[in-house]
Amino acid sequence: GTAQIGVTGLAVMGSNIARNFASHGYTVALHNRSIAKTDALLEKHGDDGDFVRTETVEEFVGALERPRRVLIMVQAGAATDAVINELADAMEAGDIIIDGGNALYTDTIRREAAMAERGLLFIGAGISGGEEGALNGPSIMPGGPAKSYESVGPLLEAVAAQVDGEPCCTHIGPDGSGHFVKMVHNGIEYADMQLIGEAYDLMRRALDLPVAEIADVFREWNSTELESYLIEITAEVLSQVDAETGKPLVDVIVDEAGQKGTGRWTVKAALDLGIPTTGIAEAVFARALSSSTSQRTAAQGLASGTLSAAPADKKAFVDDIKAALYASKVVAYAQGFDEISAGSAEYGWNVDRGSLATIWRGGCIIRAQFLNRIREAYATDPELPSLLLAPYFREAVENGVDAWRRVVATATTMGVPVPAFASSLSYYDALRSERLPAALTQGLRDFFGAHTYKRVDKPGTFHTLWSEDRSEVEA
Ligand code: NBP
Repeated sequence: GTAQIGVTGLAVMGSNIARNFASHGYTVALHNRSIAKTDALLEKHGDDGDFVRTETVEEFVGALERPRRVLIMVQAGAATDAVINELADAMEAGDIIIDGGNALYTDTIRREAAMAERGLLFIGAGISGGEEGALNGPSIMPGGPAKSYESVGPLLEAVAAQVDGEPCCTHIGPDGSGHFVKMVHNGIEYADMQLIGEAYDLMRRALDLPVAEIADVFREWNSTELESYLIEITAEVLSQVDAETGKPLVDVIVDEAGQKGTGRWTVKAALDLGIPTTGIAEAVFARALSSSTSQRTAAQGLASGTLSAAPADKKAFVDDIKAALYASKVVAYAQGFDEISAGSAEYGWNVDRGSLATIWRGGCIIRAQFLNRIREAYATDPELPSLLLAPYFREAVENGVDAWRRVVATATTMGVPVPAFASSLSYYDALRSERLPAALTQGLRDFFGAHTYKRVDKPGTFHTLWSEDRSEVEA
């Protein structure tokens, strides 16, 4: 065979990434379960580069130079397993399979082990950036055997987004590490979007600003430290006017947020790892609440008990919202990176958080100025215990904390829901507290379950004989 890479699964993502490889000078073997998609791609873009049309898996595998490199871009789950098994039967020891779909990292761990047994190298690569990114440069998070990266790394780095001359692609670590960090990336994306939604809602409901003016605020914020793809497209979406009704499009869109599962996975994994990713969790729950249609309908008219009027100085409150958004965003990223550290430790991945921030600067949905700061934070201190403690972020949050409190207080007294702003602020307050009521929790646990406690003044484990003379015994 002569093709340097094969792509199987030629729906939007697969065909765009195949075109991306071809436009970088690679010969690309094309395969799809049904030939129609392959032919549609060749008909439209066949002249863009060197493609090899194949119909069967055997033909596809035969079209590749050795070691063979195949990128799978099919539906996650059972379809991916089916395709992997078909490919593995046709491939030989030393060949490389890359799963570029949104696989659950535990599936990737299982698949990598199964392929290793057959002498095949398996890479689970998280790919972010949607259709547009796949075509023009996504952020790629490959996890798998280091040996496989030597062979596929140069190709993936060539087609990835480039920022300041650096590719948005790096070897993340072994087996499921790439899909794990992609999962957390998506979780952070959920939190970012929820925070943007709360900022928008406050401008609307607390300040009564017209949608077009709110769009301008986001446009302005996009030239500050908040500069990011999501803030940029928020301005775009809010500027869109519905052709049929003449209303802002956002007002004719049904307010029930969908989800495909990566946010939920992030929170489930965080629960298992014992990491408080409250920002991401609030975002996932906020989507769920928005879609609880019958409950929401039944709850219309519940008393609000509004305690305060709108802030008098609208301009000042918009600035406060900006500070609250930024501080809450720092919390969400700090928590996401904590989850990555915990996952990395649990599975022995050795993920380098600084290089992760580096490859999220371009191509992906959460790309932002902000990530340069995270990269610097980890470059200065690779062992940083929390992003909130990096000098830059610490100062930014401390400068904004009064505004953050005003926003949460005003939202609360006016009855505007801000779950992510509020819980991020509580997280910050809990983290910096010298003492937490967890001491009382321990006392209660010891009372009803003899779960024991530790003392602040001496080592050891203790139990109080609550039902006897209440004396303390060493447990
Ligand atoms: P889809 O997720 O819609 O998958 C469609 C592709 O899967 C088609 O090529 C289809 O073949 C193939 N397929 C299915 Br379905 N079942 C199959 C089976 N049993 N055997 C072989 N092929 C099968 O495509 P997509 O939206 O391009 O996404 C591809 C992957 O990339 C997914 O894992 C997705 O989660 C991930 N992803 C998507 C985005 C995005 O923005 N859309 C971003 C990042 C990652 P057919 O043509 O014969 O039906």
